Amino acid sequence: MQLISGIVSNNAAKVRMVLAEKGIPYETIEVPWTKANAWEPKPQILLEHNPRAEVPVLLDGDLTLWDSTVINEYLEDKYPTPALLPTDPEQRALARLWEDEGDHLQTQIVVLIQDVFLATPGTALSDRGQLAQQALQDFVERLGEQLQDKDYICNEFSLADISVFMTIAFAQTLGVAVTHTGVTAWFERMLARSAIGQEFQAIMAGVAALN
Ligand SMILES: N[C@@H](CCC(=O)N[C@@H](CS)C(=O)NCC(=O)O)C(=O)O
Repeated sequence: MQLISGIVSNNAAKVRMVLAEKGIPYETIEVPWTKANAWEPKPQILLEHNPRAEVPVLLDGDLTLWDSTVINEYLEDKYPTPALLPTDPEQRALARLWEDEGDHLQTQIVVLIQDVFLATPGTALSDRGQLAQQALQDFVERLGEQLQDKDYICNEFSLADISVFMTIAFAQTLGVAVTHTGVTAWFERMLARSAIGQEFQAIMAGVAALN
C-alpha cells in the first residue's frame, strides 16, 4: 500500500493517523509544500493518480482512491479491527457527521493560513480572517458541548475524533484560543494515543522545517 501524502497536509494526516491506529504498513510518497509555491510543482505521480491533483491518494494494488474521508472509510471496511466507527446506526451516523464537520471547518483554516501563517508578522486579520477565527471559536464551544461526559466525540474513539483533532490542532496553531476545559482534556487524551501523538509531532516538525 502506498500513500501520496504531504507532511503538513491535514487531510493526509487524517489518513496517516488511521493507518497508524490500525497498524497497517504502507510506503509514503511525499509531496512537498513550500510557503512560496504551496504544492506546486506537483509531481507527475500525483497528477497521474488524482484528477483533483490533491493529497492524500491511496494506492492499494489496482485500486486508487483520493479524498481522506473516502480513504478512511475504505480502510475501516478493509481492516475493521480496531473499529473506528461505532456499530450503532445512530452513533455511526453522528460519527460521520462530526467527521464531516472537521472537514467542513477546514475552509476556515485555509483562510487563517493565508492571514496568519503566510502574512507578514504583525499584520491585522482581514475581515475574512476575523470571520474564520469566530467560526472556529464557535466550533470549539460546540465541540465542548458534544464532549460533555464523554471521552471521545461519539463515546468511543472514532474517525470523527481524528478529523476534528486536525481542525482543532491547526486552529490552535493559527491563534484560535482553545480554552474550553472539555476540549483541552479531549485534546490531551488524543495526544496521549501513540499513533496520534507521534503523527502530530511529525506534522509540527514538518511545519517548523518549512521555508
Ligand atoms: N476533500 C479532500 C481535500 C484534499 C485537499 O484539499 N488536499 C490539499 C492538501 S491538505 C491539497 O492537496 N491541495 C492541493 C492544491 O491546493 O492544489 C480530502 O479530504 O482529502
